[in-house]
Amino acid sequence: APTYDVIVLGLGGMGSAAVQHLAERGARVLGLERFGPAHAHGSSHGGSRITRQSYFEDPAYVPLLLRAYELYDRVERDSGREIALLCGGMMVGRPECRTVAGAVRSARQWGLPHEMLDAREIRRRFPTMHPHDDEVALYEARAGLLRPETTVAAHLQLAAQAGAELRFEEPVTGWEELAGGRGVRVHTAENSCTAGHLVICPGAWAPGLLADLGVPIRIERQVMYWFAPEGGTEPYLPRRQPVFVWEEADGVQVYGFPAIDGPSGGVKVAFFRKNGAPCTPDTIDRAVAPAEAEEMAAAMRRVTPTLPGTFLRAVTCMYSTTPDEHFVIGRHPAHPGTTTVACGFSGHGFKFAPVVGEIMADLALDGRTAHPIGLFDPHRFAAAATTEAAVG
Ligand code: PYC
Repeated sequence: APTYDVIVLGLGGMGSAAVQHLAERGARVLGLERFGPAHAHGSSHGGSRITRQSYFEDPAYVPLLLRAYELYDRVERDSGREIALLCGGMMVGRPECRTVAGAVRSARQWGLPHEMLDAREIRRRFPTMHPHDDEVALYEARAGLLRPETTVAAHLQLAAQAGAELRFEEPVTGWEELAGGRGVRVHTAENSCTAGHLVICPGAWAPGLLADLGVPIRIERQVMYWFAPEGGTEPYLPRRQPVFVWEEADGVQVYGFPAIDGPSGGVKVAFFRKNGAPCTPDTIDRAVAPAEAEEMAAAMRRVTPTLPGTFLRAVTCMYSTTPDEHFVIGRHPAHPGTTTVACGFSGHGFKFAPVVGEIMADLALDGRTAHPIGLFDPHRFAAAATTEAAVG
């Protein structure tokens, strides 16, 4: 019989949640990670991630967000760690832009508490922010930020407490199905081990680990920037400054956080766009050029004029972007009896980590989930390619 019920490959945001949920349900689970716990080489680092409920991307995400909020509360309580800071959040732009109109659509469809602010009210409540007269905001008091490294550490702590075996610095070199579809064998540099089921949460390693998935995932380089605001961080402290995603007239989105790292830690901002340089985890250029920081400063100067102040530092990370920017969650199309995948989070996945972990445990142990994951079907790209081929 296989040694484990389930092996989880990748212990970043999603994989760490998966090992936690699997272990808490009593499965014999092994988690394998190529780096150390809560590392900074993938897509779950940088000190903060936005969380929000009036989801402009699609209302179909909202029930998953509501569950993620419950699970984050539980992870905080059970681990004794502070993960979320619900300092409020704003989706800003012209009323008809995707960021605002999409957020309004989700808020109305799901009856989510929110306020609409016109430009004058934005300036009055949040003096750091300088909208044009024709810009508005959807304000959500329950939006805010999550600490990604603490989240991963908390998931791993709870997984270990529930009996999961976790191995770090052990990259997976390959895996195959056992004869008769009885499970999988996973190879690492030092070992090989077997399990009844494999859960793959590869992050930016998706193209290498999931070559036969049939999903065109593009790995892109992204940069997070920290600036010291002109005049000091006081107006940017969390009780005064919300998180925000701000869409400009040309469709470019910038986003930012309050100052959560004390007076010298600065304020984190970034572009939220899906045109980063194509890369792999091995080839990504980790250096950030002065011209990139200047481009960021110029974009911020328009919306929060005191923010560019002084450039402090920048850190790279990676998005794993799908063609429709929706996630990929489900049984592996080529190995449906033995393997479940969660990937392609397209730069907006972290806030879902605990509910993705719950879904992974559902799919691996029960073969189905009650959560609405139709939007994330791994088969959708193959179906699109077949239709295109038939039409073309
Ligand atoms: O998921 O809210 C988000 C987000 C904003 C910028 C990048 N991701």
